[in-house]
Amino acid sequence: MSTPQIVLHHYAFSPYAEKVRLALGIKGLAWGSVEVAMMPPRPLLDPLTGGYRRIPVLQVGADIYCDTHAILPALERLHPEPSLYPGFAPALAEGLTYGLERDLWLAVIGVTVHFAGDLPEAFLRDRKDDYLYVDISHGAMEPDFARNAQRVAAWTSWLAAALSDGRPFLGGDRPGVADLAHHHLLWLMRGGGRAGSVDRLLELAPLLGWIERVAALGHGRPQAMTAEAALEVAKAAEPAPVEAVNAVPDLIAAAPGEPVTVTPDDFARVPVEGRLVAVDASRIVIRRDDPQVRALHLHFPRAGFTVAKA
Ligand SMILES: N[C@@H](CCC(=O)N[C@@H](CS)C(=O)NCC(=O)O)C(=O)O
Repeated sequence: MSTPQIVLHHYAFSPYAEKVRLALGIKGLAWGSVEVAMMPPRPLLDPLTGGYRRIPVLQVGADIYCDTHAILPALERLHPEPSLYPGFAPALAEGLTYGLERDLWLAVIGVTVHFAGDLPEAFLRDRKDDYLYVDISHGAMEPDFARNAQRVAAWTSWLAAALSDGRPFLGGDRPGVADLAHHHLLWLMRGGGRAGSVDRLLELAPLLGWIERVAALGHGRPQAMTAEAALEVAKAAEPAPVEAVNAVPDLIAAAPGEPVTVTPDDFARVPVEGRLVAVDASRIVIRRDDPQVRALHLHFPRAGFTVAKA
């Protein structure tokens, strides 16, 4: 079997990874599946990401896409059909789902933890110190449960109203990013045997048909791959050419070629260093020269990341 062009670095329980796995399902793609640990250290991923610590990460040769809002547009550019954006302008769909995920993420975790109980100590410490900067233990989240549950229920009621005209997917007849970004939040809450309790709390009965339809999109054709093999793929490849440009010099005072850091502005605020290649309306590209894997381009969405001169 030949090595797939597209490689996803992910772990089974990651909801954001599930969003991408379903996108690969919509497109029916073959992909290399590299399983990573649920928390750092991830020594075989770091050479590719320069320390960006969130999951999932998509690799296409020596191009590394960090964040689902860079990953989905990249899949769309590489394999335009079937589109991930039916019924929506791509930028609108990305913008709306970005806002939705940010607004609901901690509330969704609060509802999940309410039913899941306490997670392992080391996991809780990692999430508090290095990812969310919030204590997500059952004891710490529980006082906010009513507030979190109401926020989430208001959103699921909206979703039920949106689907009440009988449309199979949010954008109409075909599935797309709007479905994926709503579904993965429900997927987290309803996983691990919690579906019955969560469905009752949030009155999800009207959504169950849609939830099943989205899950049935599947994950395309994953092929297990080792992290070492993924590093070899990067080493053997050159990054795809990108036009060097800074389209927003008043906002980001760095010219292409200059050293910069790119840092998430919400969670896991680890700066990644490299040389600016391009920043335009929707994306940031930097180049890293790694002693192990040579030249790489790292791609980030504009929204949610801050660029600074290194
Ligand atoms: N905005 C990011 C969020 C990604 C994210 O928060 N992923 C979670 C897993 S679902 C994560 O990285 N958790 C910490 C970790 O796995 O180290 C995206 O769209 O990719």
